[in-house]
Amino acid sequence: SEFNGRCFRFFPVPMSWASAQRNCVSLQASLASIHNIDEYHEIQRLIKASTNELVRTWIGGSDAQEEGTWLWSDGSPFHYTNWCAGEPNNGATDPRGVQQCLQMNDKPEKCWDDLWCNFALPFVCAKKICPCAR
Ligand SMILES: [Ca+2]
Repeated sequence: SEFNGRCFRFFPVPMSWASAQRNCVSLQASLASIHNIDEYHEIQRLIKASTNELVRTWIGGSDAQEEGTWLWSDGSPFHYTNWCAGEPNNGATDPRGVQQCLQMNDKPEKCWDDLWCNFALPFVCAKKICPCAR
């Protein structure tokens, strides 16, 4: 779907955050960054159109470079957030280790959570639409 000058595509195949990002890059795209509630709702609409529900999905946020410093994998500024209450919690004391990748549609509120990056989730890629290529 085209929205705000970008093209978004939902991939229902679950994989790790890094594999998802690599797949997006292979399409000259990146895992989706989200900059306002309208973009969030548009991506939710896309997911619901494909799966009939708001499944948990990887988007491009991670704090793997520096704990607590959230970045988008497409390099855009990280301003808008939709964290669930108590998140990001970095996994708290869970023995499975730290949580450094951003899943959306978590909990009944369909909000954001940091999760273990090796979890397998479907994902959304986003690509800038270049006017010169149209
Ligand atoms: Ca978490």
